[in-house]
Amino acid sequence: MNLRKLTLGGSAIWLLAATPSLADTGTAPLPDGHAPAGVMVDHMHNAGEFMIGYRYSYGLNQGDTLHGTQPVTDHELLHGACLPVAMMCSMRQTEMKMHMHMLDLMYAPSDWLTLMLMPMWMSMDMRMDMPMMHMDMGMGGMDMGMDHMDMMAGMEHGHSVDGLGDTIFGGLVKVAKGPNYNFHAGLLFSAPTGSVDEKDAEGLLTHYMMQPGSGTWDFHPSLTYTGRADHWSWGAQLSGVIRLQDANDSGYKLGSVVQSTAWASYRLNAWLSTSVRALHTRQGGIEGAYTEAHGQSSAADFPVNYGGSFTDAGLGVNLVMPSGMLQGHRLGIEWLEPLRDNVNGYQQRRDGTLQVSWSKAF
Ligand SMILES: [Cu+2]
Repeated sequence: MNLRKLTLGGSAIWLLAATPSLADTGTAPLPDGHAPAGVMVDHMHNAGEFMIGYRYSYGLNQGDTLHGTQPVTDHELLHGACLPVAMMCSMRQTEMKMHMHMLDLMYAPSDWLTLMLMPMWMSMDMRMDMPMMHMDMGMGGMDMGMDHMDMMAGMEHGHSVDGLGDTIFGGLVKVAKGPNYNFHAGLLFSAPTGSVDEKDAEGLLTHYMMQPGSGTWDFHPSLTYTGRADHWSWGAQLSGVIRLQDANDSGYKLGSVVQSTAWASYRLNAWLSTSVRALHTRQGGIEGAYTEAHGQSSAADFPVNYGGSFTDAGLGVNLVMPSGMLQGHRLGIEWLEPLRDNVNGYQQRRDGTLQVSWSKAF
């Protein structure tokens, strides 16, 4: 065997085995040093470190509309979902896409405190149609949506909103730390930098879910535990969003959120780990309502059709470059598959969420 072959073979072995002495810090970055991509505020930094990160999240709602956990017919949807003001809805949501782009900045002034700043950009796109049956039911004498009357039955249309979202900031505080575990608390807030008065093509305030911001100052507390042994690591997090104001400038506040998640991950080699995760989210309904002229033609126009409890299972991979020019660059990709939706009122079924996270610490 010549020297060249030996060197190549050595490189391969070196790539595939964890070799903790290679990094500047004395500990090589591990792929599972970060939680699965969809878990935020999952890690702290050592004194003096800072991190630049980018998070992307894509969520899709498609298919049936649910009432509680059960799919409903168009007839039930149109007759039930707009009852607060109208006998019937005239429009049906057929698809909703949400893209979130977030800058993830971290800086640790000391070992017990990591500061975070996370501005975000929201992009939402909804498609709606006017089910045929609506025209069959007849609208004679009803005082609703004359502007919809001249649309062809079944006609689909889309509308979208892009804009700055709320800006999350605050700190992670170390609670306990050992050689193989970390336990920290997150004390973050969000400033209402996102708009809550986006309007549709007709000049009416659009669906609540299409507003890029919450409109209120919010508190985002969290507790995160992570541990590791050998090639395994695991973690659990309890987090929430508490609205600190009774109503935003448009007259309502979003429901509070409580989220619990737990994951396990297995490190295949120095640069790759895989993860499984369970996630449960409870969100309260919207309190209050728009005080200005707003759409009233579909389920998403009414506060009663917001909030619920949602369960997901996640599958993810984390990568890190252990050396070379891209040393320390991290990439996480996770898919969250909805297991159960139990919605307040009438809401379209979730179809899945893609989470991507890139970061580099210095
Ligand atoms: Cu970080």
